[in-house]
Amino acid sequence: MSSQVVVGTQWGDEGKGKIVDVLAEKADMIVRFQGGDNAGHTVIVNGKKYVLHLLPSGVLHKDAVCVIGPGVVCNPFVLLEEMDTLEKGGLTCDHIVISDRAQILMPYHRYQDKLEEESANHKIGTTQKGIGPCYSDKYARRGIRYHELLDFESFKVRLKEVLDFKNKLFTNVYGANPLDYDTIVKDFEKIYDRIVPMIKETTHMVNEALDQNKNVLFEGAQAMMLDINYGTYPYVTSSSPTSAGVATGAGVAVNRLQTIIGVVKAYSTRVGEGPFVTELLDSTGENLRAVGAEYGATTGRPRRCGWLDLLVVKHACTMNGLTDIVLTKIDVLTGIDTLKVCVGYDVDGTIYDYVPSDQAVVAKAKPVYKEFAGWTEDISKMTSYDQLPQNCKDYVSFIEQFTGVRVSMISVGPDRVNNIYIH
Ligand code: 2SA
Ligand code: GDP
Ligand code: MG
Repeated sequence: MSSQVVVGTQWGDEGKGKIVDVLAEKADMIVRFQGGDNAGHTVIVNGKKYVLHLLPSGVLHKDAVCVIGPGVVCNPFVLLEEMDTLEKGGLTCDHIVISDRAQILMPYHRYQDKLEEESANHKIGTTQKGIGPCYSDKYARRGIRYHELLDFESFKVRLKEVLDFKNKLFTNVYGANPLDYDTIVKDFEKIYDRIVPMIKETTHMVNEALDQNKNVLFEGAQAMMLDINYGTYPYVTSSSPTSAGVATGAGVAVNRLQTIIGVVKAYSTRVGEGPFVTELLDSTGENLRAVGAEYGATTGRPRRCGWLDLLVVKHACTMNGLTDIVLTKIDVLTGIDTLKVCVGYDVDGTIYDYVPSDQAVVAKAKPVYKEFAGWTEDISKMTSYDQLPQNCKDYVSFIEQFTGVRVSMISVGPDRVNNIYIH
């Protein structure tokens, strides 16, 4: 059995898509276990860019089975559009399965997300893909799962029930227009024949693959600080993007997870609202955004940028039980004279060495920094650790020392081939 988990350790967009694509070369199966099309995972192969939202980032390797797991909230219309785009580019999509337990993300979920964001006093800055409303319905036991599509007549009855309830919310609470039942049914009729053959019982399939010693890769979307329980609540997404989420979201027992890889971006970014202790609202932050091309892969929103926050990364090491760190985008730091890394939070004179739970406390925190001298050499074509400038090695070593987790790979550019393997 070989299982590998890839998760984000910060606020997402660490480069998980790239890393999953690299690891997927040896995978027999790649499994998404949470989130939905809020994800934007970029893979670059020979200069060609693919941005994946629902499909696992291993989809470019046609021999691996790609599973959209039970914990995912899957918009079937977006999924098919994504498959169409790949197929137009000459790729095959016949190796994709959707768990029969996955939730169907409905047109009314997106509509509700938009209405909620527009009317909220404290906006979350969601991607407006309907993720929160779909998970809320799941936990309120009102959600519609993929196996229900298999009997289309009873699916229509369920849709009617839920839509009637939602339309009361839309009209009475938000003063908005209701959604039309017949239009939604017609839209589902159009995609029915393509979607239904992809619906499978995947939990048994994944566990059987592990029993047969196949290589199974679990792909996290979003990241630690967007975790519904341990992130910067309420400025989080509505799922568990941690290794614990694999157990519940893919149906695989915790003791079957072997290698747990946390992807750490060499600096921090965040898209959406919420506290961000190391945020740089100056030209250094603007420079990171420009050099790192820090714009939302799904929405195109500019990402907020700041120095690396090691309290956040340490939190991710503990919560996920990381066995390895993959460090990405360190090439973006080239040319900066002095680099800063946050090693503590100062809240009114009290120094925290862990991330406090209350966002009102985090909002007051001042970063305690350790400084490092930068480097000017172009590292983006380097292929071995020995070639890296000493100052860059010192930066990497400090991350290992602070977190107690080894850095086993360094990504020095966006392409599949721009990597340094350390161990
Ligand atoms: P949601 O839509 O309910 O999950 O939003 C809740 C919060 O989670 C954040 N979130 C993300 N943060 C970073 N990247 C994400 N994916 C896209 C990307 C985002 C984009 O890859 O760039 O294109 O804007 C992602 N998805 C959700 C979100 O910003 C809210 O703070
Ligand atoms: P994900 O959501 O974690 O998969 O990350 P995104 O794809 O949203 O954002 C990461 C961005 O950084 C993408 O544009 C990648 O192509 C790019 N990227 C990934 N690794 C590296 C790297 O090591 N260096 C540079 N310069 N860019 C990278
Ligand atoms: Mg992303």
